[in-house]
Amino acid sequence: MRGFWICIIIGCSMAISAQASQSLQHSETKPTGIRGTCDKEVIGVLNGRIASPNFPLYNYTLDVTCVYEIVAGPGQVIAYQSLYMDLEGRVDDACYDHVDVFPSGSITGESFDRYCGREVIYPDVTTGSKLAVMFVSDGSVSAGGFVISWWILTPGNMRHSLNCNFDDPIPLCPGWSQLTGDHFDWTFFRGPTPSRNTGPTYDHTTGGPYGRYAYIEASNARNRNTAALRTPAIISDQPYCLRFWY
Ligand SMILES: [Ca+2]
Ligand SMILES: [Ca+2]
Repeated sequence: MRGFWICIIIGCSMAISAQASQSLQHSETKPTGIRGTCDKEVIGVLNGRIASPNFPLYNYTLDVTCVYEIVAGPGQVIAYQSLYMDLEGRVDDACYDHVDVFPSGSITGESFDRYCGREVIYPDVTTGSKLAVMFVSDGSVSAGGFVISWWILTPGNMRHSLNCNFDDPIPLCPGWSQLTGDHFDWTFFRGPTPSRNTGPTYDHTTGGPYGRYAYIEASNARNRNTAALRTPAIISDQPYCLRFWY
């Protein structure tokens, strides 16, 4: 079954980032003003950066395992993205040096995302109030290192917004929700959809892999199944429009 994809802009204008994310961008050059460490624990701070040992003066240390843990308060989540990445590259699909990001906040958790070489960590968010990052280098070949920016968000306090482009660390904008009485959920994704010959190959908003789009994976759905997103209440005298790209 063929999936289809969708991008929504309400208000007939460019969708605006609704989550006041930091205006930091990943760069090919080393950011200034940050000194790297091996291991770091941060509690009760609203934002910060972590960087590999020896950053920015020297290449990272060989044969190290460094753990970085950020702890937010109850009801909060932690957004993160890379500002700089220069690790030993991927060889035959293997990373000899790597940054592992654990959105569950636990390095014993099974679910993590692994990055090496110059791979970008796009904006994303933890599942709970902790973020854990582990950096591992092997005994040969070092490089410039990494810098990850993080900042704490309190979803319950965020202003609801109709404009949603799914590109913020929390893909579903404040006030939006997945309906629970339907058959399956919408998915938020970057890059080409996993199922072949379907779905977009990139995000419409950004024209590349940086942004996300929302789509429904219909491969396992049945006729008359529904997947619904609920927007915040629309209270306005102005006309609104809903725009799809597919
Ligand atoms: Ca290495
Ligand atoms: Ca988008």
